[in-house]
Amino acid sequence: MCDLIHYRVEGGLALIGLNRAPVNALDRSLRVALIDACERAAADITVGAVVLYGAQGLFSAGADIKEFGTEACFAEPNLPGALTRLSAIHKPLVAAIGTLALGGGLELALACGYRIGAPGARLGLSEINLGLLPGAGGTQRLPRLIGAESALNLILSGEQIDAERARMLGILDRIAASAEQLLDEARAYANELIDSCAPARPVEAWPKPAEDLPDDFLARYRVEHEPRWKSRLAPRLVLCALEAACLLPMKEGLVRELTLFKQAEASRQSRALRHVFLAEREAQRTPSIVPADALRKIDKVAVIGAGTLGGGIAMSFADVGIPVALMDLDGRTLDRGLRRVRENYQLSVKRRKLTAIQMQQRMELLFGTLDYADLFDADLIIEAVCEKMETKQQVFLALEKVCKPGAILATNTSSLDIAALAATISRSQDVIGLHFFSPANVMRLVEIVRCQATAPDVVASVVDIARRIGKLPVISGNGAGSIGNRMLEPYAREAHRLVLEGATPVQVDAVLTSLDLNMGVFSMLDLAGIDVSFLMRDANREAIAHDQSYCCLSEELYALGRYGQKTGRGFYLYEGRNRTVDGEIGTLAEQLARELNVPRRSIEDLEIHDRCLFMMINEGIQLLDEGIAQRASDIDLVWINGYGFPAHLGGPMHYAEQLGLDTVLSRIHHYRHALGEYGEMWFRPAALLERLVAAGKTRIEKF
Ligand code: 3H9
Repeated sequence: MCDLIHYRVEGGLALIGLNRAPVNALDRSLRVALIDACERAAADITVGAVVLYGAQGLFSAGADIKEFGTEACFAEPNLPGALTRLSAIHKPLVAAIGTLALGGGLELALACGYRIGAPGARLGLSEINLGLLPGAGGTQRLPRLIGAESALNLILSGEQIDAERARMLGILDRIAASAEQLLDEARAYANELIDSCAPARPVEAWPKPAEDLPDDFLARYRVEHEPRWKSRLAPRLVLCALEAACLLPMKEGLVRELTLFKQAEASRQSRALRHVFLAEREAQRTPSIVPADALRKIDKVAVIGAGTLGGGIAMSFADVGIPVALMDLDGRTLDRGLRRVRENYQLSVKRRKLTAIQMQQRMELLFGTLDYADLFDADLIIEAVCEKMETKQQVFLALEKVCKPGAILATNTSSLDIAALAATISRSQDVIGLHFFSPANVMRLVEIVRCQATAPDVVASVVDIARRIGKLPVISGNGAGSIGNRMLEPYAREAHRLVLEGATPVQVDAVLTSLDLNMGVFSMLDLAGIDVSFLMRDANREAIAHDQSYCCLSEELYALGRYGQKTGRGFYLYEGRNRTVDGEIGTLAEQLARELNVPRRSIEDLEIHDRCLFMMINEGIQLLDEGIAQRASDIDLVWINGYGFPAHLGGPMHYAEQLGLDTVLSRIHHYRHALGEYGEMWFRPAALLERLVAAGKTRIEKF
């Protein structure tokens, strides 16, 4: 037997261990080895039952994602076929699930007649996160086992459930006393089955799940949930597969499932989501700058600035048990900040996401202070004060005096030059950018901005702590706006200019949300605060002084005190979170256009799409060329996780590749000519984009 499978027969049982590191992904080689082993056990008359387990504890993370889009994915024996062969074996098969059974891994367990799990096991059908549906029997076997509604919820959420919930649902028959005892208890279970002459019990033999469901169940489910799916294909295909499970015999249902799976697998959306999956893993691969044992110890954290962002950052640390001081020079702001944190936790308790005890534990880790001197023993200090260079410099000067040697001094700036800030003090090697997104306790993205002077162990330690608090760290070089906000600039600039030229904020936002972006530019600016973007622009005045029309509509709103949602008026009118159109914006835009001699006309949706997105994409390519971004896929992660770009479009760089780099370049050229002086001024293709297109490249990469 090959290394991929551990095979032994002991006391009438065949023990088959899957052994393909790191996650037992079921690629063709493992499928061949698995089927051989199971059919060998089936043919062995000394074997009464089979136990399948993960040789390293983890059962299986499913089909091999790297096989998708290649012939190997459906090469014989393909996963659905292999599992059908397994379920035809006439001896009891027991799946012993260690840490994890996901996707095809859980489908493998479902093809076995009996399942036992370790107490810490997590189970799920996570295909939906890759734009897929379970394609190896999951949509047919699971509803027969646990009912159509529960199966649908599990498949559509892609949620990983724990062993106890899996047992209650009927997925697991038993839970072992401990992970260490899993294999022994699986053996005992298999022996009981032999002793009681238990049948193989494949789900195939079970009735269709539809009997106790109302006739219109699936139709109603669709009506209720479809708006949330936006333009995603996979949830709709899941529903079709469930319909097949309810209506067709197992054999026909499996055929239908495979057809639907192939459709999903070949779709652009799934390709994009697979790209995102691999991009996230790639982003973890920071050049190994320092060995793990040389990381700076981070056991205590301090956050300066008790505003919404500072409070959210503090919560992120308290959430994972790290003590954190929240400091503000203003007593009332500090009280308000601490109160807001408590209210956030109370809400979680109310929603049953947290117990009252957990809330208490987290609050006890938070310590409010008005005094810099209290930060003397913090290992990492993050400033989150207002976006003004002088204010941040003062904070850093104060920190230099009190912080212990080796403490990391991080700034949450989203637009300022961090090297200039670091130069204010004598320990610039300890300074780094740590850009959280609001609400910081919820948003996954953290941009880590390293400067030339930043010590390598500071970068590595900050990446490590970001992972420890469950964030997705993406490294950026130092430059105004890092990756995300630098790309936001041309995106917002074009949106503003289009309104001057004759579009409306509603039209611009509608074009963007029709692509499934979470919100349009103007709703986003209203949410983030027009005063905040004003301050960011203000720090960068010189660079934009040559264009009088540059975001002048926002400047006007700022002057009128219309800061967005928080003042009830920005680009839209607000009552609470309810947004309505404000006719005054059109009048303001007309007036400004007249003053600036900007001709007004009706604007096509395509122009809005191209100008906003292609200018943003162009900036991303420029960032790659400048070395601010390490990889195109990092840029995609920033925009998906920080700016609501739809993951099923794969992020702006992937989207550009799908549209064709030559198309993007030619549209930029088109507007450069069509928009006269304005086009000449702003529509300059990134040199890297031109080089890539000239060389016939279809992927965005350093070149
Ligand atoms: C499916 O099953 C379809 C079927 O229904 C039908 C088929 C016909 N394949 O995330 P990590 C690699 S669709 C290949 O860093 P963690 C991963 O790339 C599949 N490789 O660790 C990484 O490699 P590297 C449904 C995989 O502990 C390494 O393993 N299954 C796969 O944070 C470690 O991963 C899923 O959607 C895979 N399936 O998280 C599960 N999974 O070191 C997707 C992982 O070279 N996987 N790798 O970068 C996950 O959710 C997480 O990776 C997991 C581990 C929870 C397993």
